Amino acid sequence: MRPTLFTAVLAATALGLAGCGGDDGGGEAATDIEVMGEDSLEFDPDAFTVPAGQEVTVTLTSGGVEHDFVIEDLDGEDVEVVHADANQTETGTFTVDSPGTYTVYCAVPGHREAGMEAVLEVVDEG
Ligand SMILES: [Cu+2]
Repeated sequence: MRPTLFTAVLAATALGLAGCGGDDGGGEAATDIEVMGEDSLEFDPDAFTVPAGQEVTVTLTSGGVEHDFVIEDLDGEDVEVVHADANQTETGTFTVDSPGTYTVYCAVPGHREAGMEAVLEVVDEG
């Protein structure tokens, strides 16, 4: 019976997390992004949807390796939103006025080359 009980606890935990969020993906635009920089040189999650014209806060937590959250070609330049050293959590903010699809990458040498990118969708909420 233990597996059944364990499953029930997991389900309840998942429901609890979903209930207090409003930031749990699903393509809905959020002004808060929480992202993990994994030791495997990946962003988790690796896709974000934010509203145009509103300030967005990014909370980046690095694992055992430092990481950056850089938006590529934002009005012609790459913008470093936040950098987190190993085992640190840091926050930064950005605002994108033009809706569209942007690329996020990590500027730590070798990381982007290893595939450390994410997709940032900026949507017009009217
Ligand atoms: Cu990185």
